[in-house]
Amino acid sequence: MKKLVALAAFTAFAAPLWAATQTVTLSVPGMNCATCPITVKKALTKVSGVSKTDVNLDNREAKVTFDDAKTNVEALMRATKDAGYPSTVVGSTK
Ligand SMILES: [Cu+2]
Repeated sequence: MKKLVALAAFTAFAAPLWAATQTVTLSVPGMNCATCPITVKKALTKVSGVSKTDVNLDNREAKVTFDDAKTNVEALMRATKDAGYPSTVVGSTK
């Protein structure tokens, strides 16, 4: 019985890791006018697994929330690059 409780506690603790929603901030220095963020946002939204995209022209950053079972940071960076805006990772939170 004690073992079962421990397992349940572990499962509860590990569940958020399995859900695997991550948020990453990408630096997109190539954005320089009002339409750039729209293009970047479109490109990122098209990536399967992306649930939320917040593009900020002022600090030239794109905050992307995605399911890491479906996509990854490399794919997000490739998407912005393919749209004409190479990006780099600023930071990420799980
Ligand atoms: Cu532009």
